[in-house]
Amino acid sequence: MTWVLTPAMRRLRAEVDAIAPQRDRSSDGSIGDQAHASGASGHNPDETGRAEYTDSDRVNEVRAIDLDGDLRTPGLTMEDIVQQLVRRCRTGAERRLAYIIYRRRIWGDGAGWREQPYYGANPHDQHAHVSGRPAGDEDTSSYHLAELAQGKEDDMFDEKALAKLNALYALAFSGGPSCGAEVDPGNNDRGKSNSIVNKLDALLETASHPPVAVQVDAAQVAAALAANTGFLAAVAQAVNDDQSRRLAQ
Ligand SMILES: [Ca+2]
Ligand SMILES: [Ca+2]
Ligand SMILES: [Zn+2]
Repeated sequence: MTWVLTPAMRRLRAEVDAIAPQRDRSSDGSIGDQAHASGASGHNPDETGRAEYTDSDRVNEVRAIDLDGDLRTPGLTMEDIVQQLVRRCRTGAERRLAYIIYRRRIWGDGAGWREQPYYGANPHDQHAHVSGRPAGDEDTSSYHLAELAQGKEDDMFDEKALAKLNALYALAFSGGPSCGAEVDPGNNDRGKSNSIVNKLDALLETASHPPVAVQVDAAQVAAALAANTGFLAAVAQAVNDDQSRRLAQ
């Protein structure tokens, strides 16, 4: 009897693939190996193997997957994915999962999705294990992992924008960034997030309190602005988006 991975688990794996297309898959898994076959596991098919859960259909379902922890994606980690899933399980927005194991910790519906130490023989350092419940087998709705990638893109845009702002600053002021007036994201002590608005604030603040006397070269500023209209439009859009997000909160 052939086995199938449940649609719910296929969906989860596809979402991870989508936000980390270059990810390492060498520690991925679905159906159980010999080590799993002897004990009850979500990796064992539920009609022919020792599965954790069985259901009344005749479909030979595997409803647990292993996801390699190496996403090969800057700014995105398996920890991010695990925490996103756990967060949604805690609020009840996500009901398909039974438990998750990653890096010597386990979260499950039995303990209200609280983090607990995991003492199993395999510490799950190389992969995250996600087990599903039969009731969710056919549910292929979103796990909302794309939101993690969205946050990552925002951060990357911020970094690119910051580099551009610094270059513009260097052009605009004859003192240049080497005079110590460079905008440093780590130096922004307002305790706010990495938002472009904070960096613009920091730039304006730095510009209005220069550590050394500077001379604005009007022609250079005009040329720099003219050469960066697309970028400035993007900055304006980012500021507006940021503002909309704050107002919506
Ligand atoms: Ca079944
Ligand atoms: Ca089923
Ligand atoms: Zn596993």
